[in-house]
Amino acid sequence: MDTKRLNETSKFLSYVLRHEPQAIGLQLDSEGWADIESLIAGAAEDGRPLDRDLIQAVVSSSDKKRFSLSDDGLRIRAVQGHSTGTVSLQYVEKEPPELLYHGTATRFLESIGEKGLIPGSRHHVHLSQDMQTAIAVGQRYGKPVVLKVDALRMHQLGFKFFQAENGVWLTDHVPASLISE
Ligand code: HQG
Repeated sequence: MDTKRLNETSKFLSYVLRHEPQAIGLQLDSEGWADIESLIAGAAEDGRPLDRDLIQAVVSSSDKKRFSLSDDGLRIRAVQGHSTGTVSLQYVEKEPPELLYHGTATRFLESIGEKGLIPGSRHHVHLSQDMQTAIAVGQRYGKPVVLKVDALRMHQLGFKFFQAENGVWLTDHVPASLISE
């Protein structure tokens, strides 16, 4: 399947499964699941032909394993990154490694120094275990900079950490005092 079509479809699925399901009249349950038949029907009405094979190809080729399918193959969800209010995934709490990374752009540093890391429009602050991912994430917003988060220390102080199915670490807020460059 051609890469351009896979990328475009992946972006579209991120958009409707994380942020704007109502754009195609789709309902997500609180765990983020959408019925695949309804997704295909809603996308078709929006002039965006999708089929099961294309959806399956996007799920299995996603570099960051952004989506998962239900065991019965009837439903799909994004595993993290949501901003829509109807979804509230029940992630399992987990002890984080000593250090986690957050990629951002240099222009945000001043504000991060004041407020710490905040989720923006998403439900959580996203952290990664490897620096390469953090650099790529930061690059999306400008000149990248990788921040180190004292995750284990935070955890010991009582902050909760979660890990999404695809390995991305999530937390509600990182205080500025536990971030270094
Ligand atoms: C910044 C990708 C000012 C934060 C990635 C980031 C990730 C602040 C931006 C996932 C701030 C929010 C999420 C503060 C944080 N003042 N700016 N106090 N605190 N920020 O896109 O983490 O490819 O919502 O540094 O892999 O960039 O989409 O979050 O730059 O896991 O699957 O506010 O998106 O995954 O931006 O990215 P985002 P993110 P996908």
